[in-house]
Amino acid sequence: MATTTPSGSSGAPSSGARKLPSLPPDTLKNWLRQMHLIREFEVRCMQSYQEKKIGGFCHVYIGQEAVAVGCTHAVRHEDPIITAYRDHGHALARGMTSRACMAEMYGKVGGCAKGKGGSMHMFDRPNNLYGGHGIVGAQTPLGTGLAFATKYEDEVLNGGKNKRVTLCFLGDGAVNQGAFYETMNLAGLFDIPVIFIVENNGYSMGTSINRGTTMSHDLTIKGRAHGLKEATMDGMDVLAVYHDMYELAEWCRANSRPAFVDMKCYRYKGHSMSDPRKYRTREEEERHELNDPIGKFERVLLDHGVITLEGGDDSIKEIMKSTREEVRDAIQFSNESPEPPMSDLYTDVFLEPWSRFTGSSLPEFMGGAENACRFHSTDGKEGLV
Ligand SMILES: Cc1ncc(C[n+]2csc(CCOP(=O)(O)OP(=O)(O)O)c2C)c(N)n1
Ligand SMILES: [Mg+2]
Repeated sequence: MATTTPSGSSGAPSSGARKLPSLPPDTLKNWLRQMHLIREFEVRCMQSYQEKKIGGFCHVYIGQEAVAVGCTHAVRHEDPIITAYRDHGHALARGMTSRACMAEMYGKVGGCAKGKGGSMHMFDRPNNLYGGHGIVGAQTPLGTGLAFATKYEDEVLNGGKNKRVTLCFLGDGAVNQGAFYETMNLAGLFDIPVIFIVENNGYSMGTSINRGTTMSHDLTIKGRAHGLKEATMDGMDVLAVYHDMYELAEWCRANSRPAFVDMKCYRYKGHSMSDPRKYRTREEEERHELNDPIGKFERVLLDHGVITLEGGDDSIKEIMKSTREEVRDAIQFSNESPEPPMSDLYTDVFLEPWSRFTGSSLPEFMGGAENACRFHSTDGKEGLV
């Protein structure tokens, strides 16, 4: 975790740093704050998990903060975003409140999905975030569908005035899912403006990419095979991510074409909370921690006089203090937020209410049997649908 002493910077100017002057100081400070917020949020999630306040699965994003922050700010707010289960960082970067995100982790009513989705299902319709998906690769056809919908809406219904691009994040493990290849094929065929951002952290659970994936030294060839525009980016450098993604997204927007990004990054913690990380060495982890995206960004901002170490609102110390307070408040909110009532168990499942032909969503123990649709099975006995 970054401290008030910027750490992890190699001292070499990042590719993104060269373009720093074009960005307003408040924007840069906001990005740094968001990265600190995500890290603090994740550290407190790990603690809450150990305290059994959070149940189920929990995959933290520590080490990958530059990807969510850089990509999100490279596109417009109305551009849809969809991702996999390691989704807290994307949600916070997109503008979900820490309260809504943490309460969802806690399974409480105050959460973004009323506590019924949990860690892997951060949804935020007003902020155009469409999940949070637990099935590896499942979000890729969905993301392409979202992009198709924006294209249809724009070109057919609105006369081509509002071109949007969809950011579809996936892990390096998801690259090997069959659905992803079908999806890339259709996106290439139909000129769909979707960008597949492969957060290549080198591991799919305990399997290193070299063991599980062909052409692991250059994943972009997989996109190229389907005619997608390709790019490789440094996901440990928020400025590089922002600039490279901005350029790519504007190209996809203007040309209505899909793209594939091999986003090189590293996850500092285990796959999930129950991972002892026996498949890699501590030396390897420490080597990557020296390249910490937060420490590196702090170094650039200090060098350019955008922030100070301590003293005043623009100091690293103050930014970290305010993010700690924000997450503390989110935890208090989550502790106090009620559990979802049993009566909500079957709500928010389908858009349309169940009809005569699909039966009743209310099971018998909840008093729904009276309204249930009756049918006759082949053996002539009456039953409930
Ligand atoms: C279809 C499917 N197969 C297997 C799993 C079990 N599983 C959960 S996460 C995961 C690894 C995915 O790794 P990656 O895509 O690289 O994402 P990362 O965890 O590195 O962010 C696997 C195999 C699953 N959820 N869905
Ligand atoms: Mg991975």
